[in-house]
Amino acid sequence: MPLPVPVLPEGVDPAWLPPAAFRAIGGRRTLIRGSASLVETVHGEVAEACRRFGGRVERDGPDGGAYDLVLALGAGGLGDEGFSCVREGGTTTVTASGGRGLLYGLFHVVRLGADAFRGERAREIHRPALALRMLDHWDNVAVHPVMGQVERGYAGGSLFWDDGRARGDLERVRAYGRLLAACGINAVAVNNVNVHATEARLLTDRIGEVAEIAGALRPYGIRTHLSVSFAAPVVLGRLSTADPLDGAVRDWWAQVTRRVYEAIPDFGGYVVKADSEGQPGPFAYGRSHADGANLLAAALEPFGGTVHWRAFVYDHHQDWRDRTTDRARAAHDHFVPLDGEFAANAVLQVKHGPMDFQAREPVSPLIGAVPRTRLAVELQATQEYTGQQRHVCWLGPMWSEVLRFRPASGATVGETARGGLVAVSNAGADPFWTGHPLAQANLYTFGRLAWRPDAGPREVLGEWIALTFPGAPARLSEGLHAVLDGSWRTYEKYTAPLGVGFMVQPGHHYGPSVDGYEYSPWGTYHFADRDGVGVDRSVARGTGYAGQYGKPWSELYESPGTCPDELLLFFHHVPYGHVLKSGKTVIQHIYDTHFEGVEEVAEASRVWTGLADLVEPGRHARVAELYEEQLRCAREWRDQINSYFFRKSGVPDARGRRIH
Ligand code: BDP
Repeated sequence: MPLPVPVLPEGVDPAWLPPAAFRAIGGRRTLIRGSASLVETVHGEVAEACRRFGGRVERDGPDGGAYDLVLALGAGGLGDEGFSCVREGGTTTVTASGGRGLLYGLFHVVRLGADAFRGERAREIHRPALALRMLDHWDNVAVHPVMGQVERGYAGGSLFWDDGRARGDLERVRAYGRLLAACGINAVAVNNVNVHATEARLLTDRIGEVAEIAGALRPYGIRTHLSVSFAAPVVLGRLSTADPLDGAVRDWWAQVTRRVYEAIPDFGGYVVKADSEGQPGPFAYGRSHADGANLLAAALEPFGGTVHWRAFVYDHHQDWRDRTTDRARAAHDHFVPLDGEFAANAVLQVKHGPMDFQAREPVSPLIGAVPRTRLAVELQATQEYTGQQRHVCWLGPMWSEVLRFRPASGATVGETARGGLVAVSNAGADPFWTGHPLAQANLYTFGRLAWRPDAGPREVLGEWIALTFPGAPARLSEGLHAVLDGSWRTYEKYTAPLGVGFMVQPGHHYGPSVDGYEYSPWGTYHFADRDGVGVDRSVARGTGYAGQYGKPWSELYESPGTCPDELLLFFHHVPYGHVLKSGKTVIQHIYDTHFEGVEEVAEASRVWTGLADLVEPGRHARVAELYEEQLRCAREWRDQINSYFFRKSGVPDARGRRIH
């Protein structure tokens, strides 16, 4: 039986899978061969396209030229997720070894559109570069008094949870799985890494709710993972300890995990935030993070599960007066000594930068420094520090730079992430899935980069545009490129300068506050005074962070003369008159970029206004309204940053513009 395509509730945007995206598949004669549950999903998709656009779909008939499209489970050797695609003698044939591969092959044909059925196509083999392509939802089950239903969520409520319980109607979750499969994502963690009391119970007496969500995601090849508390044996199991080397603790995890697999046989595994921002962890027992991770890895191992152990471990009670402590150093300091000690099914999940998802950070020096550890790289689609989905900030170019970066080990970050690529999801109960309709592009781009980390981000954006706006006239796709392509750099221009980061309002992290975190224990400083600005992370004079990189990066970052401009204030404290490689002084760069950033937002907003006749009114209006807020906020950033540095430095703008 073909599995029906999920029906979206009234008013929910079909995102990059509007019915018209399947027009090229409808109206044809398609043959589907093979049996596996995901083949039924493929069948359902094609049947739906035929229902809308005409055409016929048959099962398991003979091969032959009479078909326009053949989707067949067949030859081995392509892995569970790979597929091949060829067009010969008027037939386009997709072959896969497993159901997931066939589903990805179908979506490949959808992306190709009419081109899939033109002329001849040489056989191409497609396989994901990374086996795990995962979204972490920071969704709370119960509404948290400070963080709400979704921590750092800017897209309405949770897709999974509503005020303390799992949503009853899971049709939207199925539709979410479909969207994710269409960009190659294959795993989802369904609850917040900060595990509060209600979420903790998902592991035990509330596992049935997780099983229901898993059931809704499964038809699209998505495995479900769960964030768990390291203190679960104490909190849920009433043991007196959560010590990872204690026999009773090990037994407790083994039993609980067995029950998880009884409920969810294809369960993916656990995600753990331990000894981080108040979450419990192995340090309380004098044990290492390898001991902690291996405890859970051992419980998951008999069932093929994986523990994702986050490397976001740092002291959030630092003394700002002590310039030798440096939060940026923490992950490398903690985890490099443990290289080689992690179990084979323990994955160390590392944020892409050493701090916390700022608009500009260097690549974390931990990536490439633990060759005997399986490592996953974590990105943040939700845009906590990059405009919170009120600003257009397409992160494709930033993520691509990170993935193509070559640590001293020689391999790129994308090649080093053997444990997978993870993003903090930006999707929620909003009718557009993401709070900003254009932020859908971030979700799509993440999935495609996880499949192929060396893909060109602009090309991926082109795919998103073509799928989301099928048949878009050139003026629309050019307009969308114009507002999205450079939006990350624009955002960078009007916010914290030259890699120094933060300067955001404390707590919610939206909008400027130059000194908001300057005298706080969180370790997020800029050290501006009347003479200069920036954090000295050199080995010679500073915190020594630059020395955590291998060559050539350690040498390049060590000196202000060789450090790339965009990271200068991350690595160095320099006078305002310091001349950048661009030829400008730091202070003039700050003024110029902040004026430019605002102008670029105003220009993007004008471009968007000019697209009104080509975009559905609801979507157009939402984006237009958000541009008003982005422009207001960008001006606020410009004025605060420029006047702050004008007053500190006393240096006027060389171009004589008014600074408040
Ligand atoms: C920070 C967020 C915080 C998260 C934390 C994390 O501000 O809400 O809990 O990261 O990654 O970016 O655990």
